[in-house]
Amino acid sequence: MKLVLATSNKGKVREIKALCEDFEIIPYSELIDEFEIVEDGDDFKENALIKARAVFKALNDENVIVLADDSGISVDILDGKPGIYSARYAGAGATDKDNLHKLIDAIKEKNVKSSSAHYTAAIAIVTKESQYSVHGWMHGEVITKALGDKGFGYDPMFIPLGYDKTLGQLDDETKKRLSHRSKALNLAKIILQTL
Ligand code: ITT
Repeated sequence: MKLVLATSNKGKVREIKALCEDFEIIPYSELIDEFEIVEDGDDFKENALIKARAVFKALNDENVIVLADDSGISVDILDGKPGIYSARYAGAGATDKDNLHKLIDAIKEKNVKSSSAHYTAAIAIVTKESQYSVHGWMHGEVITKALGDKGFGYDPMFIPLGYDKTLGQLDDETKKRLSHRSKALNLAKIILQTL
C-alpha cells in the first residue's frame, strides 16, 4: 500500500522520510499537481485532517494511505502565537525567513531576549475506511537571533530544553531524537503497522 504525504513543505518531506525509513513514502506532488488546501480548522489536529482528507479525495485511489502533518511554534510571551498560523505569520506567501524574522521582531518588541516556547505537530492518517490523528510536542526557548542553517522554518531561533544551541546549529540526528514530528510519527507508525 502506498503511503502518500499530503504536504508541499520540503523540510517536512525530508524529515518524515528520514523518520519512516521502513515505509515507501511518496509526496502527493509526485502523483498529482499540487493544489491549494484551505486550512481553516481551529487547531493543528483539524488542519492535519483537512489536508489528509483533501489529498485522499484528490488522488481518487481507494488503496492509498494519506499522511498529513500540521505543525507550528507557540511562544509564551506572545500568548501562544503564531501557533496554527506559523506558516503564514508574515502574511500569505511568506517565506520561512520572513516568518522567522517577524517572530524575532515580535519578541524584541516585548523587551526580552528570549521566551519559553514549544513546537506542536499533529499527524493525520486517512484511508478509505478510517481517520486517525496523533500529536507530538517539543519544548524549549526561542531567542531573538537566528543561529545556524540546519533544519527549516523557525529552527535557527529555537533551543530545545536541556541544550545550549539552536536546532539550526544542532545536527539532524539530535532533532530526529527530540522533535515534535518524531514523537508524533512514533505514534503514527503504530497506526500504520496496524493498517
Ligand atoms: P503543508 O501545509 O503543505 O504541510 P506548511 O509549511 O504550510 O506545509 P503548516 O501549515 O503545518 O505547513 O505550517 C507549519 C509551519 O510551522 C512551517 O511552515 C514552519 O514555519 C513551522 N514549523 C513546523 N515544524 C517545524 C520544524 O520542525 N522546524 C521549524 N519550523 C517548523
